Amino acid sequence: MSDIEPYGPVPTAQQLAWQRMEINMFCHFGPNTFSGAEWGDGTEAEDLFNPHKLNCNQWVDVAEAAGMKGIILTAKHHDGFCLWPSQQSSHTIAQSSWNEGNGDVLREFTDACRGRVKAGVYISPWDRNHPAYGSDTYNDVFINTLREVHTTYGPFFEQWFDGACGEGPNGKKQHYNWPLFMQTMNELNPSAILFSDIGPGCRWVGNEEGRAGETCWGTLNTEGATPSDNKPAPEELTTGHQGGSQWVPAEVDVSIRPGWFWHPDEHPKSVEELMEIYFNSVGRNGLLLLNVPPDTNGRICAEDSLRLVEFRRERDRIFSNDVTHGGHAHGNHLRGHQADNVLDTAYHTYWAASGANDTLHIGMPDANAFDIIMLQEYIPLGQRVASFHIDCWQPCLKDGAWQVGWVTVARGTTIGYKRLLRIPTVISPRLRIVFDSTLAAPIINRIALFNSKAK
Ligand code: FUL
Repeated sequence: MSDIEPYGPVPTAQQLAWQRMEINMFCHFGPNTFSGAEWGDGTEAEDLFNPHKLNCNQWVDVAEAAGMKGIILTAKHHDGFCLWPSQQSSHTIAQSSWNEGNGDVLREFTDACRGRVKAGVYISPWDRNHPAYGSDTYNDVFINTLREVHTTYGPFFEQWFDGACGEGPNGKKQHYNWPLFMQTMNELNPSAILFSDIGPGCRWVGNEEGRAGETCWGTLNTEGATPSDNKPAPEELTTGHQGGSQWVPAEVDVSIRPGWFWHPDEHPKSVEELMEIYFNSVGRNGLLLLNVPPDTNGRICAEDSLRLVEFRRERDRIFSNDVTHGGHAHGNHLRGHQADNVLDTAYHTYWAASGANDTLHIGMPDANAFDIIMLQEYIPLGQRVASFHIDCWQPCLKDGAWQVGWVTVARGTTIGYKRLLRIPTVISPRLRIVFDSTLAAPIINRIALFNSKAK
């Protein structure tokens, strides 16, 4: 417990642990992997699903090597095919000839994750196979499916509720009983992060391009909204709501490939594209959920796993050398939470400004080159900063004469859990962070400077 009053809604312990995972893996896997479709219509023969070299340990090896902390598997996508022998459906791996109908991907997946990465599950409410879809009975089927999965294979760290909703065989659109879905989850696993368009655990970021807003609040107004058909506009999900009533941080889901499922003619994004996504997601107060789909063998192919290792290496290269090392910070502070705390790597130590517009100064032993600024607000006490700018002490031309003074090198709006700003290279021994607009006195737990051009 902190001796500082939190401001507004704050993350639960689970939401904080979730946000600190930073990058997780999404695995879209099912009949579409074999048919080439993205949205199977549910008529696919069960025998189509035949991952003859399935190895979920290999997925975990790849995720670990890539620095990912969790994996979410599509146990049931819109085609309704269940990757476990479900009692709630007749369209499952038990009806396929794979492993003579005795296979269980969800079991292999959760066994492989145990003790290594956290396991999460995607179960699509939209079901294009189930005969009851489009009627009230289907809501009970879906509840029973949740019950079955979470009691047999849990605990899962995250339950992913896709908002997609189509028509059933009777031509009727399903009315999902969202309150009952969420209530059932709270009963089955109160610690699970519940993803939906509007949370409550985390929200959809409003696009599938790998981009949170430059302004990105962890807070959202969810009163009167429901996932699927009555959610805030996508742009609002991208930015969140300043002063929003609930803590519902953004999850940035995007695929390493053009499609969500593996297709033979598609290839992974380049390291440059992945870095861009990283800066635009983790670097904008979001969690990156990067989809890496297993192939028809039931493994992550070499091309994708190599790309992920290169992506990891690039992040390690850039972020391993904080040039503030050996420096000092100062600024007016509240009760022992002094400015120097922003320079250490301990998560729970922070600078608590004494006033809403206090400036934070950083001095380094040498004039260092840097082109990336990392800022972190201590979100357990709420998200407070609405806009700021950063000045560096450096030579500048004033009234036709060279002198040394403060030059603004970056401007930003929100910070939140983490904000990464890329700027043209600066060489300076001093900088200051000026908070232009805040909802309450800033609380900052980390500032670091990096040089992306360093070898
Ligand atoms: C969407 C789905 O329709 C896509 O197939 C994919 O699963 C994506 C993550 O969510 O709503």
